[in-house]
Amino acid sequence: MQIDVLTLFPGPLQAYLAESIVHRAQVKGAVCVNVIDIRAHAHDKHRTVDDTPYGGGPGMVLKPEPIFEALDAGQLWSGHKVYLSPQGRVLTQAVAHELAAHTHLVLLCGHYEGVDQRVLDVMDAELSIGDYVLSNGAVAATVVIDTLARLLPGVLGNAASAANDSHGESLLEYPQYTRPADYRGAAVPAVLLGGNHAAIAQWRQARPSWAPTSPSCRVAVSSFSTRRFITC
Ligand code: JCQ
Repeated sequence: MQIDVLTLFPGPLQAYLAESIVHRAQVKGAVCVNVIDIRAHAHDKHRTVDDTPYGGGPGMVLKPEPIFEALDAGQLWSGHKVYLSPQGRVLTQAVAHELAAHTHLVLLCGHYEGVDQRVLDVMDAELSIGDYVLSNGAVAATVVIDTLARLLPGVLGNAASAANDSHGESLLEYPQYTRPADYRGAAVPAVLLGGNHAAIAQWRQARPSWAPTSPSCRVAVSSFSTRRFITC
């Protein structure tokens, strides 16, 4: 999969790409991420990429020319072009599977300033990573790329890819423990220490997921799986 990202802030995105699972995915050849600085396609010596809105009003608007010319220069027109903004369709694991089926994605990072409508008119989709506003759309691109990379064949190990199959996204729907067997007075359930694999399997299956393991605040993640909980 090829992913091209058009952004005004390439630095933090590139830093993340060099560290993560996404880096491993790139080394393995599962994905090739190319970060394009929109400013590199500005026309003037001040590298201007925005201008005041026609009709007046506050703020600045990203000009069409640098973005169109970045699409020209990278031969990106044939890619699936996605604009990242809070107005878009919200990213879920199901949407991620849909996007991961594309061979070429182009992510245009939106900014609070807004983008000339003629750019948005040539996009194929508008995607949001959640109902809140970021100052920097490259943060959203980072989330999208990380979410997609781990879905690509060969990126994760077998156990994790098995967890991605139709049985649900996670194998880890039961509480997990590692050493020490007693930590600050909280003991690991005895059945897990016994080595009786049938009993362990039964405990993992039968244990009601709504039973809290500690009195901390718990919130159901109902959209993902009714059997999973996170602490807040
Ligand atoms: C992406 N969820 C949030 C893009 C407009 C009005 O402010 C805007 C901000 C952005 C940056 O992206 C996000 C975002 N998914 O804030 C367009």
